[in-house]
Amino acid sequence: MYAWPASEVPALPGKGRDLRIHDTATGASIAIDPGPVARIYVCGITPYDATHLGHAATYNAFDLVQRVWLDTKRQVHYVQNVTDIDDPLLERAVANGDDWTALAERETALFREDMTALRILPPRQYIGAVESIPRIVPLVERLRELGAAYEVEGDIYFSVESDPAFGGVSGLDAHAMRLLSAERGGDPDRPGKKNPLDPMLWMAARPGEPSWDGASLGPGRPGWHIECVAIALEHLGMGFDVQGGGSDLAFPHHEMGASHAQVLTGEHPFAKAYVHAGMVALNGAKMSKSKGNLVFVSQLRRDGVDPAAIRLALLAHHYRADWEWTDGVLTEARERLDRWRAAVSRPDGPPADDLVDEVRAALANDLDAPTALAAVDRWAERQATTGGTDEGAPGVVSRAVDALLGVAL
Ligand code: 5CA
Ligand code: ZN
Repeated sequence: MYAWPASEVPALPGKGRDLRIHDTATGASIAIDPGPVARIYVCGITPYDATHLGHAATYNAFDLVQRVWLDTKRQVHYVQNVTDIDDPLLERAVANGDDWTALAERETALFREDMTALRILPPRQYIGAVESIPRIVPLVERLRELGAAYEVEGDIYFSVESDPAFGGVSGLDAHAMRLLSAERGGDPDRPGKKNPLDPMLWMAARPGEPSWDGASLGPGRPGWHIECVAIALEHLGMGFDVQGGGSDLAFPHHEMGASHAQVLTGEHPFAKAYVHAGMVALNGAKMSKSKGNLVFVSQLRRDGVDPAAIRLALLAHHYRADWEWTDGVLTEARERLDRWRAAVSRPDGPPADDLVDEVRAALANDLDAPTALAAVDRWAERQATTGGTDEGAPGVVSRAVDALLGVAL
């Protein structure tokens, strides 16, 4: 698949700071020490209802990771998938009397437009599940050869017990895992499984559903976790720097993916850090396609909201926090955008060198965007009250806000 166009990232004076970020597996903030090319995989959308503000918040968080790394003069190898075949997509297509491929294409196109408008930098590879099937099938066959997969009525399951490190990503106990598995696409109660948590790797063809050639697996379609593993291993290899997604992906998705990859390669870990963004809620409940309590980026754009204001609304919350979208959040963001634009519209202003370093330090410290915004607020406030005589300072601020926060002033 193709991704979306990159907005230009202005170069800043000096050099950025190295990123420390909260890793779910260790429960601690860790120093990410990428090589000259930092490697990141961020789980992409299931394209049946894009792009709500929860999605936008999560991709905004990982865009900050990319921007911090770019600021340290590294290259970034960023890979993202599109789950363009899965149960919820098919269910939605049937419910709407829609063709599932048309639905997926339409929503993916909308997602690209929204990401472009929000100035979220694109991945280097943007890859669909369907186009990855030829790479998924041999991995499932290999897991079978290794004795890590088995069949239940034609469907192939992964045995979680084949990975000694299973549980190491989420750190949950078996009871909590079982509850989440039932909630998030698993089938813990299906008879014939070795362990209730075992996830599906390959689903045998069902009547009336699309299916693909699975070689020795028979016709069918891939399970969810193996999709991301196949794509990440193909393009990044083992031991990449960050796997990212919302906190609802820590278990089972990232746990299972890590286990698949670790058993397949005999290496550990799949990712050096597992990073999870908090959940955005609306009217007291997590924004989700299944509940339908959604605010869409595209709707706000149609209503004339400046995408830079949407981005500032997301940035006003720490990425790990769970928070609620309200009209007030957007109003505050619009007011902040107006203040910042007024402050950078003059030829001179208060000195900006400290500010650039404050923004860098805040983001390098577990992507603390609210602290970064507060630093820019203080500079804008000084500009509005006492002003300053540093020629070019507003330009420096404007470029820093663009390069590090992705907001065009
Ligand atoms: N296709 C899979 C990942 S391989 C998937 O989870 N798709 S999704 O469309 O359901 O979600 C896409 C991303 O948005 C995931 O990282 C998910 O954790 C995140 N996300 C979904 N809902 C919210 C929300 N309310 N708040 C924050 N992030 C969310
Ligand atoms: Zn994924």
